[in-house]
Amino acid sequence: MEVLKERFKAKADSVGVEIKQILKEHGSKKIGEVVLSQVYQGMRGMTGLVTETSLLDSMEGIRFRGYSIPELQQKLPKAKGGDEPLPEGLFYLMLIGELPSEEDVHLVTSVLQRRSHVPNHVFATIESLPVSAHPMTQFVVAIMALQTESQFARKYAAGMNKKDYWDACFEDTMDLIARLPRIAAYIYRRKYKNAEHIQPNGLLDWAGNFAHMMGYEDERFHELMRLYMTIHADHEGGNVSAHTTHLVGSALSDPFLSFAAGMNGLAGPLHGLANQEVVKWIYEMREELGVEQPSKEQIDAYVRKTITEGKVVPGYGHAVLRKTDPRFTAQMEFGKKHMSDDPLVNTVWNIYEVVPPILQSLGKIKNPWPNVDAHSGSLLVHFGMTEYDFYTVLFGVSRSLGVMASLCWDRALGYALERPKSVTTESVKLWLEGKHEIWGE
Ligand code: CMX
Repeated sequence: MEVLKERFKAKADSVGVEIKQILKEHGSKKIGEVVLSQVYQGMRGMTGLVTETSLLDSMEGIRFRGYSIPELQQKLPKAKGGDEPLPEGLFYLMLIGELPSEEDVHLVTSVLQRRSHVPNHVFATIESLPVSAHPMTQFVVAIMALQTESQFARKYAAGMNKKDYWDACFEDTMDLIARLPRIAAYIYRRKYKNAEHIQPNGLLDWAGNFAHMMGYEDERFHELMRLYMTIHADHEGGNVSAHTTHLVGSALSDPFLSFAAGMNGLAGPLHGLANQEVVKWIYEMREELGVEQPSKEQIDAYVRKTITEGKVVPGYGHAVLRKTDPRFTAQMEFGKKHMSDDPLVNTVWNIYEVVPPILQSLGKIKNPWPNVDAHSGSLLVHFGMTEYDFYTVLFGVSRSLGVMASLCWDRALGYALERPKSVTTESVKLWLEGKHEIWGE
């Protein structure tokens, strides 16, 4: 543990010095232009955050510390006999900024194993909710219950020097990431498997153990979890879950409170919940048509109906991407390798052929291509995980790796309370009439 922490601190100190120098020399340099439509329309394309862990290119997709998904699949250490990267390795890469060795990944796995004990009151809190509660509600409530364990909150209350924020944040980060699989698996078994819980297997890696605790022993499912936990981990800083975690953390709310806030954002259907919506939408289409594998013509008609009813086609479009999401492609490759005959997976591939031209023809959609959520559910269904309202919890467990590594960087670099300026339409009108020069504080 100390090794990881020391490496992180050394990296953060040197980046901190670089940032100071950059700001000293270039602090007043303009980084872009903000136009009124951006202020009204979700701040698209407005640069306003620093997130060290990953960077999204609209055409190429995500790069984690400079590495694309295919590069990660090649360069990150794998489980014995496996092909997919171990997500612990990606966490190391995002946190430290360098590719890990096998030994480094081993270290992360063992630290997470050692810290994975979930206190009983967390399970009792989950049990206090009706079993019908959405899994994301149970997940967020459990994270809030775990907040009693926050070292950051305890140390802050006792009077913590601001130089030590990063240390307490790091400790909470490792505890949180270590415990999430147990919590998520508990919710899964409670809701769908008659509360027949499965004890952790301390010999397995983080994702493999998660699969095991949910009740999936097929090694291909363990591989899927390793891939899933890797590709969903981070998508630069402006997406709702990452931005919310960062924003709430900037008030020095402890890492548990910050992450829970981010997970509330992930639970929105335009963000992470889209993964459940995709499978739900396909199931509804199949039921309406009375067929297991709808033809492309049938899909075409159903997509047009969805749009006419004023709904979005889940899994398609993106606020930043303008091409097929490489996270979709990585899952498609997994499908081709392990389950090319699966009817649901084939339906997803047929939808991929049908939807983009229809969305494009509407003339208003900036990106008609599939995002990560268009594919993930079909791979899970193949292995028998049909309970689609659980899928966003899987996304959330993975997302902890990126947003918590980023939160450590936020505290280590001493980033400020986030507080952008807002305007009223009345003030905008005065500004347009030249009666209000500029606002600001
Ligand atoms: N189906 C139908 N209409 C869509 C659409 C889709 N998949 N994607 C965008 N549009 C519509 C928008 O609703 C908007 O319509 P109005 O002008 O009538 O309001 C118009 O096209 C323009 O939108 P845009 O600028 O292309 O997209 P945004 O940046 O505003 O929104 C996103 C991005 C992801 C919210 C949107 O594409 C969407 O709702 N997709 C479906 C939900 C989804 O898959 N979300 C998951 C994203 C990935 C993730 O975070 O997990």
